[in-house]
Amino acid sequence: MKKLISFILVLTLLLSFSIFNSNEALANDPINVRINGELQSFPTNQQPVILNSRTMLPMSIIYQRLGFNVTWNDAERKLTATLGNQSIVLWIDSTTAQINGSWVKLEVAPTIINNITYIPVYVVGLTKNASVGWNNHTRTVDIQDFNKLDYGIYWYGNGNVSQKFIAGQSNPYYSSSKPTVIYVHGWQKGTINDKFRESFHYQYTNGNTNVDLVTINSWISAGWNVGIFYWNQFADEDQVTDAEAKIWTPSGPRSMRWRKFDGTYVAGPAKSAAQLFYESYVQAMNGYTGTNIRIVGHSLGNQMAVRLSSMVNDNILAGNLPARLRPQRVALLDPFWSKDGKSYLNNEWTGQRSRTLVNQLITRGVAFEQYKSSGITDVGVGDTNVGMENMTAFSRLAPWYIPSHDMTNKHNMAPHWYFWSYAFNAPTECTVSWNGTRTATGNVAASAKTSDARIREMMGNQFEWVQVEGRDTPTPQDDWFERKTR
Ligand SMILES: [Ca+2]
Repeated sequence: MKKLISFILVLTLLLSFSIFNSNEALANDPINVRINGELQSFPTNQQPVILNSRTMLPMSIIYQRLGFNVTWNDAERKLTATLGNQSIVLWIDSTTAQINGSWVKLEVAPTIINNITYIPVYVVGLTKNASVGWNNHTRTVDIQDFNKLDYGIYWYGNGNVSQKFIAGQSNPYYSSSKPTVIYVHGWQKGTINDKFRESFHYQYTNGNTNVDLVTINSWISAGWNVGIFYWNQFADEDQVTDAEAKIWTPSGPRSMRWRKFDGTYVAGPAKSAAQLFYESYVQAMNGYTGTNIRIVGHSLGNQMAVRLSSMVNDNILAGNLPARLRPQRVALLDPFWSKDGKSYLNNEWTGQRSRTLVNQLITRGVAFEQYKSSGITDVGVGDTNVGMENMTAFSRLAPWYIPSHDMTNKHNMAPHWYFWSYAFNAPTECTVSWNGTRTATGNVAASAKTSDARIREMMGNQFEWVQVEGRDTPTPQDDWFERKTR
């Protein structure tokens, strides 16, 4: 069984990386390698190369930078890389390898070029701690090492590729004059062990429903900077309330700590996750000349979005930041708050404190929209936070294409729906008569495409909007919303 899994894994990786066979990879074009966003440099005799249309990396140096100890057995022409309980054994010019005790077949054998051992890129992804991707636009091998802490803003380009913001370095996916949207994810329980990070790739399959698309291409075409703030290693806690506390304080129940691929935690840094978001934001947006910033938070990430916006606002009012860094609009996507008073908030609930901050931001003209796609805050430790529904432009999504029991996918569809909705006209607003007749009001309901002015008009507690058409399809294109008196 283990061998079969390994074989399937290798096969999957081979299929994923068939791009490496692409003719676009010309032998004399340089290949970049980034580990956790940091551009890697290599000695001149150990540069990444393309061999038989395949990208090859210098093995020892790559494994060492991923924390492995590498040894060479001359008699057997065998390389062994070890890290904790991981072992990767490769033989030169042999397509048979031993990975963590299981035999696997490699499509391309490790080979020696100018006395240096090279391996195909996908072999790096066979480690437990590192995932690997390819950005054909910047010709970059992107390696994510979940054994090291990595948080910050990654700017995205067409096709779900990204490059991390690093101070002082140019980024092909960011321009200081463009409208800017930054997405922040929520609780990430167990995802580090899966080497998983959220992105704008929406994949969902159920019966005849198949979704497999990148949701941000319309934003990129319209000239937006699109970023994700990753705090996933902090947000990987077994209890949602432990991850939630980190948003507000570095000295909550678990203090600040981040998770490694093997499930263990490392303490620090002594700053809240929102503080880290704020610092990344201020650095990444330093010199921003645009006039349009939107922050989008999903699930627990809604509290990150609200607290960031509040900290930016406070620092603008204190004269520390230019006013143009204040977000124009904040979107709360299937937001989560937990019940009960928190000692780190003077016994206020997180939803209660969030409402106070949102109120302050509304007086500064910030538009707030909220979308509910699941009942995830209505059960267990969740706080429905009706007060927040009353303050925002509040819409109820009805993703009936997802079975009613599948609350996880209903919860997770919200950011995909939101980003995807920018590709279409704002949804139709309608009224529904006593006999079910739907009549368009001539106005629009809320989506990412709806104007800031219309979102402001929809705020307050007079109405809410309930999806009544397009419920059986994933696309936002056919969605209608009934305007209902609250
Ligand atoms: Ca639909």
